Amino acid sequence: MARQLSYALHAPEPAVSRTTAFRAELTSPRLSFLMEAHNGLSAKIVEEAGFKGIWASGLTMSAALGVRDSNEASWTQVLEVLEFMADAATIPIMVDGDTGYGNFNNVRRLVRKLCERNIAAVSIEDKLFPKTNSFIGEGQPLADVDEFCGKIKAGKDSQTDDDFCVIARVEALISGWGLDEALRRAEAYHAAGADGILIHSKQPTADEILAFCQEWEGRCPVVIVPTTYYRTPTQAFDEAGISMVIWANHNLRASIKAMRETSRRIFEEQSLTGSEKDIATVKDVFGLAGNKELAEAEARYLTAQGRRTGAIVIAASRGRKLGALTEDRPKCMIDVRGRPLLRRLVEAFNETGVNDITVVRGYKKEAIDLPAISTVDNDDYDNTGELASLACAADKIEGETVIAYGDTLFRRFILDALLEAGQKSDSDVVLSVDALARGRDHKTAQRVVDLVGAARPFTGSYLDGQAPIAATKVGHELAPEEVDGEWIGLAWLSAKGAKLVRAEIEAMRKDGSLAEADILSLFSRLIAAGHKVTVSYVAGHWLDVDDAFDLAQARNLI
Ligand code: SPV
Ligand code: MG
Repeated sequence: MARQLSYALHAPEPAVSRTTAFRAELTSPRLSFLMEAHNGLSAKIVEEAGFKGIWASGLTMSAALGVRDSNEASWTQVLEVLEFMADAATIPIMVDGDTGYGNFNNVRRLVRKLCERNIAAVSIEDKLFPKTNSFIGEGQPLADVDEFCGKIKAGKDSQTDDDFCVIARVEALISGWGLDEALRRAEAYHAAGADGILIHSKQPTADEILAFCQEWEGRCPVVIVPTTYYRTPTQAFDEAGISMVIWANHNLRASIKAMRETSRRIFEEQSLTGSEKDIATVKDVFGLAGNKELAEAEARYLTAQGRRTGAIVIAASRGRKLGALTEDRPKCMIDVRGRPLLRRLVEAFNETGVNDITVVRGYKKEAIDLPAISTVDNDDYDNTGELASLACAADKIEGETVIAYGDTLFRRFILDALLEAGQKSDSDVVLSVDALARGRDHKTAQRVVDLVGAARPFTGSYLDGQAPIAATKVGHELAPEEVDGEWIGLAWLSAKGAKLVRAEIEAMRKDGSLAEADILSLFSRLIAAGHKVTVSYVAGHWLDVDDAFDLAQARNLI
């Protein structure tokens, strides 16, 4: 099961420090696994998969930077990569420290810096600087044993965290010196203070590794990298008393194959269609990047003006009463003095700083072709109501959100007043309500009217709007004396209100009432559940376009 992680600017520090957690894994009697990562993203993916530790591979960090595994990336460049990885994940990281980037003195500085960057362990190998990858060539020269022991001691003496681990990597088997030399070196490094021995091999079978383990008899923890002897069952490592297995380069190799295939395909097909289903969604990218946490932080820290406010515009219906005018387009795309209604609505939003606009399309959806909006579709628009359309955009109801009908026109100050009313109050939902409809009898209306009753009527006083006014009742059939105004099809949701609306939509989906419901029944349920639904009064200066008369009015309004 992939773990769901919520990343802050830095992933939150776990209760047990990473060094302590790593040491516990290294010294526990059970086999532990480190999975390769080479940047912040892959570190997150390793943690998400459930691994308890990360191998920051020299080979793959270099390759991801586009350079060779020959110390071409400087040690401080590696440190930069490690910092991103440690910020991105919460699990311990063991870094491949190559030969220590120089002599004992370089190792001292390296270890101090790794401790500062919250890295749990380093492995250093007994070869010469600049190193060459163990799988390249034969008989690579090895470091002098005493000199290498000095590096280990220098590393151990420099750590600023008691649980930081220095792992000594023995390359004697790789270089063809055989088991005795490997054991002699391992013994010396252990005596110099290494917390574990990484015994490396490039054989296709684990024979020499298992022979080493047999002779070693668990004098200190053993770490292996079974890249070439991958066929050996993991259980054999466990039985040999090995402490830790490193899956050393498999995320990088997997991504090379995927990226190569995707690039080739898009190049050849000059289209994205074929690849889309085989690649992660952009939403997945945002999820891994932790955008949700940022939206929550914005709600906490940004001033109202700086906060992102999204908008959902419900524009799925045809508008039958407009006859031939809506034959080839939905009513939101009807021209009103040179610009479609919806375009005017989008402009009003943009001018007020609401730029993240999602339009729910349905009837003649291809006619909604405005720039700078995103769209979702209610393809069942003919058999479903407004709320079902809103539900199609449920994913976008996140953080502060304005909901609007796509056929509404209003003066800019109405939207300004709504946003201000929301951002200055602790309301979950604020409805723009036209007080001129006060006392209206729905039976005399020619159309369905969204009626609203409130705790106080509109007074027009200078002080009106200073304190939030609760909406107490909404519906199409309120008694005239209950009516304080008409909802104009514009509502503001706080971040909490957005969550409540999503939850209510889900509840209505479950109880079967979603498909036919209108938006008002959503507000009605929120009021009934005791949530803070309030009104922002306006007095005219808006209209919704239902028929030819409305359209004529709309042309006059502009
Ligand atoms: C690495 O992953 O960089 C290693 C392991 O050092 S190996 O490539 O096998 O040398
Ligand atoms: Mg390496």
